[in-house]
Order: sequence, then structure tokens, then C-alpha cells
Amino acid sequence: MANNGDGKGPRGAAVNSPEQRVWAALDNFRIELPSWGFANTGTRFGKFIQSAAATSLEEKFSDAAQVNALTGAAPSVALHVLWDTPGGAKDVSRIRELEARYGVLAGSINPNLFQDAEYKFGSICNPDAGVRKQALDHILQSVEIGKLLGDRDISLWIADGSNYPGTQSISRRIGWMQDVFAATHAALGTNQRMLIEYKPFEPAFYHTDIADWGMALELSRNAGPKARVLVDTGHHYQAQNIEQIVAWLLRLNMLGGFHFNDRKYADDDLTLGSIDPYQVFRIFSTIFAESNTQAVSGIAYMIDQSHNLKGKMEAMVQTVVAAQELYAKAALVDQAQLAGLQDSCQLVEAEECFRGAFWEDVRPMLRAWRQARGIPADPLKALREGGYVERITADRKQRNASSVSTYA
Ligand code: PSV
Ligand code: MN
Repeated sequence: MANNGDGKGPRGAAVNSPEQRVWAALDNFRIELPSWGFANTGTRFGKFIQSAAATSLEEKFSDAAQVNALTGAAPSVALHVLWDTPGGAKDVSRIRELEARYGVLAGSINPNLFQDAEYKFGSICNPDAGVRKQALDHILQSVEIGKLLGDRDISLWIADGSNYPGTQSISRRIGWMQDVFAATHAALGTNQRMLIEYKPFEPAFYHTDIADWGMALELSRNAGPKARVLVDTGHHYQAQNIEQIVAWLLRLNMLGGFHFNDRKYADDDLTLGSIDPYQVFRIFSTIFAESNTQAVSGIAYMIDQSHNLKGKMEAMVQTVVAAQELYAKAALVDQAQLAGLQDSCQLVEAEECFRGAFWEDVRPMLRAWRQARGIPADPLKALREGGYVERITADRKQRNASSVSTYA
């Protein structure tokens, strides 16, 4: 979902009170929910079925609508084509009905290029031209679904790579990717974009075809003007400076959006901000500091988490609330003051100005903002007291008990 902080770009805007900055930021903040975050998933060692998990696309829309009602910040739900729209373009009218019934919109469209047996040795980088064509056809079908739904973004995560040195030509695979992305770009509608996601490892452990932001950037530029880079916060090596990547991509007007989650070790998909909230604050602060308003306005904020241990509804509400809190903290940074301190190299003062905002407790401001906007002051408490989780648990229990599949 597009979002531009306080709507004007911090350096260009009239300086408001901290509270006004926070309220304006919250009014504009939108974050997309992943349909797969409401369904049963597992680890690679086993699947954990939850009684309240969504067992159909309708239930995913219902859950997403509930999260949106409680937070006021999550009006769209990302779809994974294989799991949500197995009928392809034929499913579009059904999705439209669900949008109308539940009041949340379908968001980014995610082709699935990693699950089918044919993709064992890769999808768009597979040495077999037939498999590459199958992958391209699936991407083009996703573009078509997005076009029919009026959705802006196709999010492309390519799981391809290899496990052993010498077993694949890294170079030739680059060419195959370029061909597929060029064909994808050519199929995009006027308002559509393709977002290219990167990830250093997993499922491949020697080389991954799109391993970092440099590769994603080059592939995006090569594909055409409607391609952008997608930053999944869990897809970096431990010591990587993610906000620096964000600053570069914004500067180049090449940041398409985020998949938010947190991690302790690798791509753990933990709740946003649960391990390192300062990291998320630094990312948001980088966005508030950016003067290229066009680049900032194109950022799609999305959640990419699927919880196995926490209740799915609870985890999703908690995540949206955490994102709002960290976004509000970043809005508190006085950008004009900070820029002055940076330019005069007043290091300690600059650092205090920056991290001081992080240490502010913004929760009272959020409560006041929510009350003024007719949203429950404490969304998690409202979820617990509202009876929704009990209702869906009772309703879905039986179906989930007999479910054997992941990503229902
Ligand atoms: C892969 O790890 C990823 O981050 C991609 O965005 C997928 O679409 C998503 O997770 C769901 O598996
Ligand atoms: Mn992701």
C-alpha cells in the first residue's frame, strides 16, 4: 500500500508539533496483511494445525477484515496465487465478492515458483526451457489476475539456486532470469509494477540466483521502468545495514516495498520488532529523512509472517500495532534539527536526537489517536474481548482437525 509518511516529506513540510507529526503519520500508514499468515503452516520438521486457522480464502478475508477493523491500518490482503486463486483469472469474480463482503481489498499478487515438483532444479533459472516457460506462464497468469483486480503489485520471489559449486552456471542463469523478467514487464498493465525480492540463502545453500539487493536492483533496472526492489527484512545476513540499503534504493527511486518480519538467526519470520525494534525504527527513520517524495510515496508496506506457535489473529494484530508504534517513533524525529546536527558534525547531539525518539513511549499518543479515529484504544485487548477468536475456533475446529495440508 502506498504511503508517504506525513504526506509531504519531512524536510519539505511545515514543522508541526511532535504530536501532530505522529497523528499525520498514523493517518497515512497502511500495511498489507499476508493471506498465508492466517492459514496453517509449519516448519520443515512438521506442521502445527491451529483450530482457528483460516481454511478458505473467505476465512482469510474475514480474518484480515477483523485485523483492519481493530487497527485501522490494514485494508488489503496479499494473495499467493497457488494457495488462494488456484483457478487463476476465473477466481477474480469470487475475490471481488469477498472484497465487497468484507471491506478489505486484494493486494499484491504473489506467484508461487517454489512449490511444484517441476521446480526442484529451479523455476525461471531452470536449465530446462520447458520449466522456465511453465514458470513464466504462471507469472503471466499472476499479472493477469492483478490486472483484472486492479492491483498494483506483482511480488516476485525466486527460490532458485544451487547447493554445490560447479553444478550450475550462475552466469547463464542470469540471462534466463533477464528473459523472464523482460517478458513479465512487457505484460504489465499501465498501473502495475513488478517487485523483485532477494534472499541470501534458503532453500538453496551454495548460491541463490537473486541473493542480494544489488542483483535485485540490476534485474529490476534491466526489466524496465515498472520494476522495483522488494526488501524482506528477514532476507539479510546478520550484520547487514538494512537502512543503508533502503537509503540507496530510495535515492535511486527503486524501492518498491517491504516484507516485514523479524529474526534472531536467519529468515525466522518472527513478529516485527520482537527481536530488534531499533532496526525497524532505523528503517522508518530513513524513510522520513528522505526528501525524494516520489520514491517514498511508492513504498508498499507488507507483512510477511506466518505464525505457528502464537495465535494467528493475535500475532497479526500485535504486528500491525508494533509497526504503528515504531512508525510513530520514527515520525517523532525532528528531521530539520537532525540534519543541522549532522551537517555540523555534532555527533553526540545528533545521536541523542535520533535515539531519543526511539526511547519515547508513543503508546499514549497511539491510544488517543485511535480513540479519535473510532478504533479500539487497545486493539489486542479488543480482539481478546470481542469473541471473534472464540467464534472462528468453534467454527473451524472440525475442518482444521481433518486438515492435512499446509497453506490451506
Ligand atoms: C520467502 O521466504 C518469502 O519471503 C517470499 O516473499 C514468499 O512469497 C513468502 O516468504 C511466503 O512463503
Ligand atoms: Mn518475503
